[in-house]
This record gives sequence, structure tokens and C-alpha cells, in this order.
Amino acid sequence: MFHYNKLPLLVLALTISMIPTAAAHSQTCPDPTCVSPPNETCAGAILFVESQLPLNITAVYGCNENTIPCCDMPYRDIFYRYDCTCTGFYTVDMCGSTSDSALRIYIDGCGFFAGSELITGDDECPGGSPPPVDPMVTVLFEAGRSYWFELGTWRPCPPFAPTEPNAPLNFNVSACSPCGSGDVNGDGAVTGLDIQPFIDKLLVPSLFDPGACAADMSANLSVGVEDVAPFVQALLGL
Ligand SMILES: [Ca+2]
Ligand SMILES: [Ca+2]
Ligand SMILES: [Ca+2]
Ligand SMILES: [Ca+2]
Repeated sequence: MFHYNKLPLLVLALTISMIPTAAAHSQTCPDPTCVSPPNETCAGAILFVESQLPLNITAVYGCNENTIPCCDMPYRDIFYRYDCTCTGFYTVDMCGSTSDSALRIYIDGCGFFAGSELITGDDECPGGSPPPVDPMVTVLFEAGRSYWFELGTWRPCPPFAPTEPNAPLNFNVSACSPCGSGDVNGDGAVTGLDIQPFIDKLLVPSLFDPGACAADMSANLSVGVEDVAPFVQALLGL
């Protein structure tokens, strides 16, 4: 038999049951029309290496947010990994991608809770249908370390307009100082202006810093006597 003195408790219980729980705030925002690309999560991160640079690829956004709770950037993320063999500055961009793209780069681990966040990019690309909405960053990568790239969009969940599932994005990575080019001062040509910077790298081998990879003609991750003859040949245009 129902006891009317229990009515307030019943109303309270019904009210609590109607409050959305934390679990109701999905971190995946599933979209039944979306097909996950192979690099949807960190586990599927696509590896690229120095010999593939400059990297200029078109891919598609993923279906789910896989590192940070839903609706933070980058949403609909996909992942790439670079095992660096050439210390130097690199430019990474998503210019010309669909929607308002966003980028996070991690070092020594993949994802917001696994690696150290190195840098984020959001709206740095020039141009666009104003304002600029795609990321472009220049960042120092060190030989012997791994970097992960999380590519996605910026907050497409309601009340913001959703991004079309699997819409195309651009991913471009280039090294500012190509390994073994001899262009040690980074001005785009091998000339007499590179001689003193080359000697500086040669005399202080511990200075394997940005630009040193341009002097490392033999690509053995150090600047030594083995690099002198190839550097002179580059200088003479041989
Ligand atoms: Ca994802
Ligand atoms: Ca953006
Ligand atoms: Ca030069
Ligand atoms: Ca060398």
C-alpha cells in the first residue's frame, strides 16, 4: 500500500533520476553517419619520417574526440607521429582545411594525458575567408624524440555548428633547414656565407642545434670531419 507520507521522497527520487549524469555527457559524441579513419585514435597514429618531408597530404576528420572531453579542440581528431632524426625548426600547418581546424603537438607520448603538450595551433594561417581559421606553427623538433600530432576542429558541438563528418583537412609539415643541404645559415642557398657557420658547428660538436642538421652532410647526427668534403662540394656546386 502506498503511504502518502512517502510522496516527497518519491518526487525527490524521480527528480534525481531525470538529472543528466556525468556519463550522459559522452566524450565521443558518436555520429552514425561518420566512418572512422585508421588514425582515429592515438593507437592508429600514422608514422612519417624525415625522408617524406615536405609532407603535404589531404586526409579526413575523424568521428570522435579521443583525448580531451567532448567539445574541446581538436574535435573529430586524427593522429600522426613523427620520429625525428633531424634536429631543426619545422613548420606544421593545416591551411585550407574544412571548417575551423585546430592542432595540438605532443612530445614523448600521444594525447593530452599521455605526452607533454609542446604547442597548440588554431588560427595562424594567412588568408582564409576572413578571419583566418586554420593553424600554422613553427616549432623545434629534436633528433631521437617522437612527436604526435592531433588534428581536428574547434568546438563543433552544439550550440556551435557541427562539422560535416569526414570532411577533408590538409596536413603539411616541412623542415626549415633541410638535413645535409650545406645551407647552415638558412638563407636558402649554399654560399660563402655558410663557411663560418659550418666551421662553428664543426669546432663545437655539442652544438647540434637548429641549423646543425644542414651542416651534417653525412646525416649521422653530428658535425665532424666526415662532413667537410661534402660541404665543400656543395659550396662549389659539385
Ligand atoms: Ca578521433
Ligand atoms: Ca582554428
Ligand atoms: Ca646559406
Ligand atoms: Ca656528420
